[in-house]
Amino acid sequence: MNPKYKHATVYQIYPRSFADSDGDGVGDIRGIISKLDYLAELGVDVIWLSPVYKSPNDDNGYDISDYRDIQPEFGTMADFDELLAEAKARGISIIMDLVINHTSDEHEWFKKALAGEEKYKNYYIIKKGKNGKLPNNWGNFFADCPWEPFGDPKNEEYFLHLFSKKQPDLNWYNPEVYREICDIMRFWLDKGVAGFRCDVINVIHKKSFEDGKRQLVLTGREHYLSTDGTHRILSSLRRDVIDKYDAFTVGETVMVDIPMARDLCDESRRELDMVFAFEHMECDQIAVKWFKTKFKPKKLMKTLTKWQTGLNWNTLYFENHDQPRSVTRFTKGGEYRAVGAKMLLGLLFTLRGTTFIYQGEEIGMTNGAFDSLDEIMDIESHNVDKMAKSMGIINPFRWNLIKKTSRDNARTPMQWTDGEGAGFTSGTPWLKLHPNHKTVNVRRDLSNPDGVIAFFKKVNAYKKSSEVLKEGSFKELCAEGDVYAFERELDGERLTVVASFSDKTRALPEGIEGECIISNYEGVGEKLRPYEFRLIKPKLGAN
Ligand code: TEU
Repeated sequence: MNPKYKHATVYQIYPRSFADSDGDGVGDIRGIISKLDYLAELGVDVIWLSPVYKSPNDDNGYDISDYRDIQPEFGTMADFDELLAEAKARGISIIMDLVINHTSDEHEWFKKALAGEEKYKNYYIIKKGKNGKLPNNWGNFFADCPWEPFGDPKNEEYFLHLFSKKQPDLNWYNPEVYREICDIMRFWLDKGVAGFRCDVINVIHKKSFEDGKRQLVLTGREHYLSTDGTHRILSSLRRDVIDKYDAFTVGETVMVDIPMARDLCDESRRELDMVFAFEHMECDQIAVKWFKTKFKPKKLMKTLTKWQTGLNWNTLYFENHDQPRSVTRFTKGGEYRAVGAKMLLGLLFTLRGTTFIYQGEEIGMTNGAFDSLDEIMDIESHNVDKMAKSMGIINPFRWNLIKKTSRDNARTPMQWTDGEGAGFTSGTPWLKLHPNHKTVNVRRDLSNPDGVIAFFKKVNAYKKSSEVLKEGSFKELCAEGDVYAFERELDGERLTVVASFSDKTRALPEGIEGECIISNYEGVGEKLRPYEFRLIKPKLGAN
């Protein structure tokens, strides 16, 4: 693992929704530049920038039509270079989103493939149909069919797209594809980016195109999840590119289990520095992410413990641009919104691993306030609606499902002020602003010495100063009911963390005593107050 980034505080920016400098309602690079002082003040070390490359925007930039150019609505390459330099001047590195499972169908490679150039046809996965049917029975991540006719339908050829039909999957059997992607990575690393967050990186290589075992979702996944081929590609990319720049990589690894995660970031295999696992994000769903159920704290706590003890180094995250907001999912919100947001942040800075924060999490932003599907832009949500409709699910139910799970919940514009446009834009925002920006916004939170940001800064600074939090071991002390407690220990020095997921008062787990160093409440009571978080220095000899 690259030690330079192991203890970094990483902040994810979803450029479309972060800050709009020119009033077109869409966030942009100059907007990000204007907020760098704020990020430096938070104690952010690394920015993970969601895609800013040229894109027709079918999936908000995750469909790239030119890997070496900037999306015009985000600005220019000169703006990007300035962002990099200005960030660097504040001691902040930038990692890019590397989307290499697929390109846009508007990428010149795909256009040339469609025009019949064999060389480029071989960049994608194009297969003949089987007896008038699709090439196989696989599923698709966006509730769609993963095969789309390629060119003239009478040829009965189809291209594979595990995501939207405007995101054709690349053919990683082709060494030309490997060379092209290496060059693209070098292009950005030469500019001075610190590394990459690698989008759906554990599905890039498909080991066969046979029919898959029938599953509720993603039939066929056994043919492409963390294959040997993917391992080989990752170690080659590391050797040929990443290591030459002392860069850093974090893989987004869907449906990954602990053994797979261990292999993907095993030091001796030299593939990725770390991975994003998803299991803890599944603690409020039934079978698939679109069916949410009541949040069970115990399931979350047990899953956190399982990964803390099963994998040597974790990424710590509760939010990103694909997940509903954590304060809405894991707390009752309302009067407990701020205290709950602090408790969740407390965990993100005291569990063992690298902390990743998503924009707005530092003020406890909530799920969007959408009234109907018309207000939702996310392609996934629209596909889910179509699928549910075809299954005969009637509308109030369909909307109820989407309202809770839509990725747009995390994509509402960043709430900077209580003014019109929330300080995000002077124009009309591309996605509905949450009306609670009147009270939940950066300016107001910053002016409050007990604000969520103040807590964020405190716990972030503490982690940076504490070898125990950075390197210490993890031991679960309690994961009963809705109270989580664990110990971090290094060379005999210990810290204890207690976090309540309850909106009621709870007893402190037995045997936990000592000096409370950080808490999300005034003073220390005998019992835990709703969503209370405590970082405790145990009494010598206790525990
Ligand atoms: O996401 C991959 C992924 O599997 C999910 O998190 C995804 O959001 C979807 O909900 C699956 O059901 C990554 C990106 O983070 C996401 O924004 C992109 O849409 C996707 O890859 C395709 O590039």
